Amino acid sequence: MEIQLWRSILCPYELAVKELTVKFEHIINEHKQNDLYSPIEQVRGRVKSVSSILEKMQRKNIPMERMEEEVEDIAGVRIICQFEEDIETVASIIQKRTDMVIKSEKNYLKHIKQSGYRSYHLIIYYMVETIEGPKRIQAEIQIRTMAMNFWATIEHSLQYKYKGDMPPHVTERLSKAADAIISLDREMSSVRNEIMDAQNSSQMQSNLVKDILSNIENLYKVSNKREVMKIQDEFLRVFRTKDLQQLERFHRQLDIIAEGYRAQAVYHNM
Ligand code: 0O2
Repeated sequence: MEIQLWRSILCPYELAVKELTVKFEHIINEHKQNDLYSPIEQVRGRVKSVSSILEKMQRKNIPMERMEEEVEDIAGVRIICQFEEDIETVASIIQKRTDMVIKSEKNYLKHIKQSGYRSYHLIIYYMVETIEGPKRIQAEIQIRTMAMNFWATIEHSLQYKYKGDMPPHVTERLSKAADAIISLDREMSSVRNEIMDAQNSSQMQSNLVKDILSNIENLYKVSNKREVMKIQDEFLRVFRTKDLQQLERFHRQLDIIAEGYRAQAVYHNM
């Protein structure tokens, strides 16, 4: 196939990877903006390289004209979660979406691969708009924890190095490492609530500080400078206490002050 043809075949897949990545990143942002714990920690996407596509087609005996149907992971998105429990949450978010239609699912968490590989895979149909009109493509979404990802990345590199002929002592080490990853994920899950609480508090504090600073900035425009300096000093004092409740109280008080100024401005403009 000509290089130019490869480029035009892969172009809609590039678009799909970009769009899907943005959509999943948006889910993270929406959770953060609402002071909620995000089940997605990180999103990565890639279009499979031509050499990997050709290698897969050769390995699976796929003819050129069946490539787009049978190589399901030309577009690939990897979603990294902090905890094993989050994987199910993310899978159900995807299942409920109207812009991603699920073709198949593989649960390598329940059915761990011989290699020790664990991950949750979804093959979806996804519509992209091209200059030739809409095109339905397939994309693979892999959902796994950070620990699972660490193992899979190392194992993938070793598979590449040994080209499918891994020495038994390396296989054995990887298998032991896979067991250690299972224990690590379990251990982390057992302190999940505490970690989530800590992360939620930190996100709440960051949102509160952002709101407070924006309020103070607005007050600068409408109120007496010395008054605002006093408010700013008070904010710094409350911030240093590291007490979220005090910060929330200060935020509410500042809202009332800002509301007062808004009411005054409306009155003067009447
Ligand atoms: P890439 O893009 O280099 O990661 P197959 O692809 O033939 O192995 P199948 O049925 O097409 O199998 O899909 P499957 O088993 O769901 O695997 C698809 C992808 O999952 C692989 O893509 C890997 O990314 C990942 N994967 C599956 N098994 C393993 C494993 O044992 N170790 C690691 N590290 N990753 C695995 P590709 O095609 O390898 O390409």
